[in-house]
Amino acid sequence: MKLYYAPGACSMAVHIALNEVGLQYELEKVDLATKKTESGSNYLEVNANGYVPALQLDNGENLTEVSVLLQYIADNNPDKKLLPPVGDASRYRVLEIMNFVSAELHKNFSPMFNPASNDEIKAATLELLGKRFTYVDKHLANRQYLTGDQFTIADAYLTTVLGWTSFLQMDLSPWPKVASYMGKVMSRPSVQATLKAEGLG
Ligand SMILES: N[C@@H](CCC(=O)N[C@@H](CS)C(=O)NCC(=O)O)C(=O)O
Repeated sequence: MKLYYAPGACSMAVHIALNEVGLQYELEKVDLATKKTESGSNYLEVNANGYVPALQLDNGENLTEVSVLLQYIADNNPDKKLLPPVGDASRYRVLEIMNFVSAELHKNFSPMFNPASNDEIKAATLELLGKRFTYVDKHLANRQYLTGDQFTIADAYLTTVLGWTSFLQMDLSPWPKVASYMGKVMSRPSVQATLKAEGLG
């Protein structure tokens, strides 16, 4: 398998999941501005949408979309318990919170990285993100990870999104559970290995 990624981007969630399961994989960095990969190929031929991540499977097919890649990795490595199997009702709790991370956190960060966003847009974005973090903070009040004692693919995704709060120098003190969760997940060997491989550790 080969993961197409950009350092620190949402592709990091997939990178963390690959390290959690301990699979062999290759990495290929993508320049999101030029849409060229580090080996010189045209990334638009891998993902016509031009965004990372994409995962080249062992049969040569490319699969895209963070949440789908995370499910692919988890379902193909069930012993790692990154996602409960079909038939286990708790699977939908992991998918529920993972969808929240994708739609309500990941995508609501986008204006913070858009050079076209003015201060007013950024202030409104931070206000909305604050509401979402308040939800996560309450959610984590009685849980070690997003759905209990087990680190899942939803946690791999949230870990990645929380990394952006450091990059943006966001103060997490209004959300102490989120802050302590972040300290815990960032110290996981899979996360440390990912940061190092992406040149961020
Ligand atoms: N719906 C996509 C969104 C992926 C996405 O937002 N990727 C960002 C990095 S976090 C990106 O590559 N942006 C550059 C671009 O869209 O040109 C997914 O879930 O994989």
